[in-house]
Formats: sequence, C-alpha cells, structure tokens
Amino acid sequence: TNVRRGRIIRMGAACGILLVLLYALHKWSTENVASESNSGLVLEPHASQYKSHHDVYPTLKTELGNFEPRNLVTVKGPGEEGKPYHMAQDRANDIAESESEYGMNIAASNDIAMNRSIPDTRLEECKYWHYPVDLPSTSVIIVFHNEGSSVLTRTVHSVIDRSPPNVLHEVVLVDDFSDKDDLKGYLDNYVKRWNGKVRIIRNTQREGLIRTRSRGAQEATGEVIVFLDAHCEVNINWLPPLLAPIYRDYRTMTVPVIDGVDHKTFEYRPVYQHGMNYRGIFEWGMLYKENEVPDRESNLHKHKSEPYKSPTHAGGLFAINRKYFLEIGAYDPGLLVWGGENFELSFKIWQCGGSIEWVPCSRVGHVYRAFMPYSFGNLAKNRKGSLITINYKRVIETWFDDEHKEYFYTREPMARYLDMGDITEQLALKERLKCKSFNWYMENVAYDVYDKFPKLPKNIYWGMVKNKATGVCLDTMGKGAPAYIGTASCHGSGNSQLFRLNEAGQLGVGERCLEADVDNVKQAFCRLGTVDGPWSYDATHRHIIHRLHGYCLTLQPQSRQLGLVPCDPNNTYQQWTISHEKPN
Ligand code: UD2
Ligand code: MN
Repeated sequence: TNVRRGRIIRMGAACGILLVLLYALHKWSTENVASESNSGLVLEPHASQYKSHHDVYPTLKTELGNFEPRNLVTVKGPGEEGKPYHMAQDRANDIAESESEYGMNIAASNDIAMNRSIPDTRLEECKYWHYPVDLPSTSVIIVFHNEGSSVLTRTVHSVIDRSPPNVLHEVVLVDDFSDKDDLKGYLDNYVKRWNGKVRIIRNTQREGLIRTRSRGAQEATGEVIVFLDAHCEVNINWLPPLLAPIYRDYRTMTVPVIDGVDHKTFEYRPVYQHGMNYRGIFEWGMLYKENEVPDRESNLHKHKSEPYKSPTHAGGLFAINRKYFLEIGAYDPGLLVWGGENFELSFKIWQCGGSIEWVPCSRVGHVYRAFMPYSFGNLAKNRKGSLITINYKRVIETWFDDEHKEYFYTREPMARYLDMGDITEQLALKERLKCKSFNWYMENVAYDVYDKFPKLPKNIYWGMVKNKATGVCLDTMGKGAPAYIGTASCHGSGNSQLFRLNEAGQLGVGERCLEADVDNVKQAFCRLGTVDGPWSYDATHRHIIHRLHGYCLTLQPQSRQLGLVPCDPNNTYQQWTISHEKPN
C-alpha cells in the first residue's frame, strides 16, 4: 500500500506541475491572442480584467424602478406622442423628393420636434425593475452614410434625453464618407453644442457599415458600446435594462426590442402585440426571421419582462462589452458593406462562450425604409455575384459544419461559385477561442430553427426553367408573395429565375414555393415546417408533373398564362428544361 500511496502522491505532484505548465501555456497563448493584430484591428487584452457580477440580479419591486424618469413631459406639435404626421397637400413635391432621395420622408422629419414624446410601448411591469446603480459607462455608436440630418440628430437627442447622464459616457457618430452638405458643417456645429458628450469621426473613404462599426468600437472609450442605426428613437428608460445582463456577465450581448417608425408619417408603433416575446432565427438561405419564444426558453423565466436567450438578432441595435467585442475580433473585416454581420457576430458569440439576450423592457424605434437609398459604390467591384450572398458564404464557411453548409448551398445553389475571399484568419480565430461546433449551437441555442425550417432535402434539378415552345423562362416577375408566377425571357443570372426541385417534390424559388390548381400557378411562402411538395420531373418527356390528377405544368398558348393541363407528349408548351450554367 505504501508503494501505491507513493505513486499516487508522485502522480499528484506530476499532475500539479502539468497543470501549472498548462495554465502558463494557456495564459501565454491568450495573451498572444490579445496582442496579435487581425487585419489591422488591434485586439484588446484579456478577459480576466473584466468585471462580472454573477450574483447581482435586477429586482422587481412594488415601487417605481430606480432608473425610471419621475416626470415625463409631453412635447406638443407634429408627430407628438408618436402619432402619424400627415403633411399638407401642397408639400407633395417635398415629400416625393425626400422619399426618393432618402427612402423616407425627411420633409416630415424636419417638422417634428427633436425631443418629441413617443408612446411607452413596454409592459407595465417594466417600470418596476430596479437595476444595479454602478452600471458600466456606455458609448453609443451611430454609423451613417448619407442619412437625413434631422433624423440622425433626433436619434442623438433621444439617446441623451432618455439615458442616465452618469451612465451615458458619450455618443460617437461615425460618418462613412457621406457626400451631403448638411452632414458636414451643420453636423460639426450640432456636435459642438453637446460640449464633448457627442463626438464625430469621419472615414476618409467609404468602408460600408460593417467596418465602420468596428472602427467606432475601437475609437469609443466607454466600457460598454451600444450600436444604433442613424434613424432611431430610443424609448423611455431603454439603457439600464440593456446594461444589467452585461454587468452580470461581460460575455452577454443584449438586444432591445425594435419598434417601427413609419417612413412616411414617422408614426411610432409597437412591433409586437402587447406582451408577446419573439426572438431572432434564420432560414437556410440566411434570411433573418423572428419566431415566438419557444417554451423551452420561456419556461425558464418567471416574468414576461425578463431578458431571454436568442439565437441571433436583426443586426443594427445591440449592446456589448467593448473589450469583449474587440477581443473576439469585432466583425470579420472581410465582410463587405451590408448584411450577414449579424449572423457572424451571433454565431461567434454563442459558439465561443458568450450569449445573446433580448431585453423586452428596452424599446427602440427604427425607421424601416421603403428601399435602400444608397449604392454599394465600388466597394464590391472585384467581386462577382451578389455581395450579400458572398457575405453569407463567408459566415457559413467559417461557422457552420459540413452538414449545415449543405443546407445553405441547397437553398442558395449559386453561392458555391462565389468568391468569398480568404477566411484563414477567421478559422484561426475560431481555433484560438476554442469555439464549440455549429451542431452544438443548433441543439442548444437555435433549436427552434428546425421547427420552422427543417433540414433541406437535396435538389435534384435547379436553375432556369425554360419552355420548349416559346423559349421563355419561369420568373417571379418581382412580385410580392402570394402572386402568380409569370414567364420572361431567360436571363441566366439566377434570382427571379432560379428554381429548385428537391427530392421531396418541392419546387421553390428563393423562400417561395410553387402551388398550383388547374387554372393558376402561384408563388407563396413555403409552408413553415415543410420541405416537401407535389412536383416531379419526367426527364424523358420533359414534363413537370403535379401530383393532383398527374397533370402537366403548361404555358397556355392563348393566354400565355401558366396552368395544369393533361399531359400530352406532343405538346411543346408543356416541355421544360431545368438547367444552370456555372457563372463566369
Ligand atoms: C439591417 C440592420 C442594420 C444592419 C443591416 C445588415 C436593423 C434595424 N437594421 O438593415 O443595422 O445590420 O441590417 O447589415 O437591425 N451605413 C453606413 N455605410 C454604408 C451603409 C449603411 O454607414 O455603406 C449606415 C446607415 O446609414 C445606417 C446603418 O449603417 O445608419 C444601417 O444601414 P441601414 O439602415 O440601411 O440598414 P437596415 O436597417 O436596412
Ligand atoms: Mn436601418
């Protein structure tokens, strides 16, 4: 027994030494991570410095919350209380002009008070939460490119008016190389009025919103950073509930609930029916979706007003510990201009040890525009194909596993051919941060994705669907679903003419599916939770056959409309080829 005990002790000592060595190695490597630079981004030092207060929870009391404003003033005038502002008929020209220039009615915004009051869209309960008094100092970062100046300054105003002054460290405006005059001198003067509380920095070339935000994060000096779009109005007591979860754990990113501000009338409307909680998910083409919080998550919470976990977020509005954001590499600097960065950050945070919470007591209004008023300029000039899909490809190639990558390429087959640039840095980062697998994320975080968007069966055919008799192709005709499907001359560039027939009989285009009865063929959103359909392809006769009656998809010679007709091997109006070419 003595011998054995001796061995155990020696083993213990050896283990101890090994542990010390391992620890030293770990520390050395994490410190190295910290000082290495990532494509020009200077990463910040170690997490161990951050303060987390794991046992400090906000408390719900009967008296009004400690950060609730005591007396609210109503500001009278156009758009007061967030009501719609309808301008006089004789201003029709101004309205049309500003809508086409900005994608929103800047003429209306110009008439609305900077400090207008808006409806409190929170649950009543939200007013009674008490938060830690020593919340982290916060920099609000707003990036912009050619935005309407009155909308931008109203965003700033709302932040200053509705944030605790000792918590709001600064507002940092980052101009992504705008060329509108009022965003120059006028804005410089506006900023001066706030005596240093508001700063402006300007890019010397167009960078796109993604890199511009990373720059803002580097230049900010608060402990926490909050990103907002340049057309927001924050609601009453929006900030403390966003900061409290980060105060508890610096690796939590928090997201406010985004209300809608109408782009024509500036009406402020709550986004969800009262008391309903949603969270961010995605479908396999990487379109962002929202889903009612599943029981598996909501059962963990006593109150509807508590923050809850979410797989992802819309992108624009969130709070995060600044050093943590920089430590995980900020945004992938290889992402271009717009889109997909919300997924990149979400997958990175979740897979590498952090979490995302949506905060129902924090409300921020956002103007959803009618269309994107700016162009991507020459930021994408060396890249073929859709820029946003290229971003998605970078993100899924970095964060997905092989199984899930396949679902993306099934849904977006053209993406296989797109040049996503070099992702070795991103893969190295994932390695260094010892991130978990995508499957772990799907099983433990984004489990509700499968309910709405099940795993996709393989495509058996995809590409243009060309009619033998007429040489035209099936086309969505740029219509919103549900709508009829049409035909147009074949253009070969995908998008509105890229159809997919999968093993389970679903004939889809984008996130839509073809549905048919005898007289019409429609495109409608694919039914949530389903991936099958009634279609099959007979390669011998080139028939697209509907299970109902076994009729054939036919371009009717007289009406030139699509319908289902009994199959006839000699009728070239019902012969189709489904094919694609590799883009050059
Ligand atoms: C959503 C997000 C947006 C961003 C985007 C995807 C919300 C409410 N909005 O689209 O924040 O995540 O998805 O990338 O979640 N901007 C620049 N440089 C540019 C282009 C835009 O600085 O080259 C600014 C722009 O002025 C605005 C912000 O970036 O302040 C977001 O752009 P957006 O409002 O056009 O994006 P949005 O709301 O359609
Ligand atoms: Mn926006």
